[in-house]
Amino acid sequence: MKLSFRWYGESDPVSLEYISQIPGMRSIVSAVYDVKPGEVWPEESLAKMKKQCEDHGLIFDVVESIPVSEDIKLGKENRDHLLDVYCENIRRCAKYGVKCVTYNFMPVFDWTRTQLDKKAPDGSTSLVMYWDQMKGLDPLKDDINLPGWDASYTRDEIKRLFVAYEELGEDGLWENLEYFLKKVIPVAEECGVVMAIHPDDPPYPIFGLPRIITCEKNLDRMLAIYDSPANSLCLCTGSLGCANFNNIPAMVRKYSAMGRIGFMHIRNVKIMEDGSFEERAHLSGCGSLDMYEIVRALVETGFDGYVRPDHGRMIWGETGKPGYGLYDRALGATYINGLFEACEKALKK
Ligand code: DNO
Repeated sequence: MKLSFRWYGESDPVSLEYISQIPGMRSIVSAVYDVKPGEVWPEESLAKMKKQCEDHGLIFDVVESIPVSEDIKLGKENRDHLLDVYCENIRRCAKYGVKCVTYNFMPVFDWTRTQLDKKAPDGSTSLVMYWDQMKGLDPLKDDINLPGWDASYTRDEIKRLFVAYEELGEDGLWENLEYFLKKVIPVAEECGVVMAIHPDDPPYPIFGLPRIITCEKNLDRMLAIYDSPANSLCLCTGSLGCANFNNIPAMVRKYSAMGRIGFMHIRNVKIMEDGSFEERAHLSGCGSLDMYEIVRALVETGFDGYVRPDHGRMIWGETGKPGYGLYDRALGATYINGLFEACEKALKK
């Protein structure tokens, strides 16, 4: 496996120097953040990112994400133009050494949480989603402003998008995903890039918005649309794993054996009785997921893709981007290293 760490560029309070000091750290996961979705990424930005990483002994070879415009997901008339831009961005990333590009196909919003700094008894804080805080909210009536949601939408824009997705429904979203894949994957194949789709987080509809990258049946369907290693998964254990219907070690084993996991996001969640969930420390004992079984599944199937510790808690007084501080993600990285070493050695015996 190739150990990687997400870095938000120069504005990230976590420095490349600190990241490079984490044992075994190899790759940087980043993106061009100052360009709107639907626009071409300047080559200078990619060249600069590559150089900055190399100056710290790191490789910039994973992009997270090239965002997919709503008009592509909605199948609007201008989607061909937007898809040309998308493909051009893949080519440009490849030119500067990128081997894996993460994206998602979630309508309107990426992940959904109700609080980003829930305090645990030990004083650490983490992201949580509690159903009692979600219930009763209606995006068409209320001014919903959940933490982490894109604040650049006006209330009217959000309403229009909700209505458009309601009309589109799951079937329409599948059709538009198919259209996207059939344009984009051949380009990725040509330039040696693996496209890794991130699952919906959480993996079920939110406020009636359709969500399709959610469970084994749907992952099978997505991979079958374009049967190529360039059409792969970013298997996020925490996103798929906050629903009891997903058996994460079994899914990891299956898709890794098929050679269809490009990128692993490894983190732990605790599922509560009512289906709410809390992000927890990476250790198996701290949440609902068995991290040892997940890593064993990867090792026994010969996984050689990218892995990153995912969201960490805020600990030791650190402040910064929720989920993306240095300390707890670094602890996660060393734990992941330990699990891989143990599983690899056990396999050789
Ligand atoms: C959360 C991340 C996601 C992911 C996107 C990929 O912290 O894992 O935001 O980057 O869904 O497009």
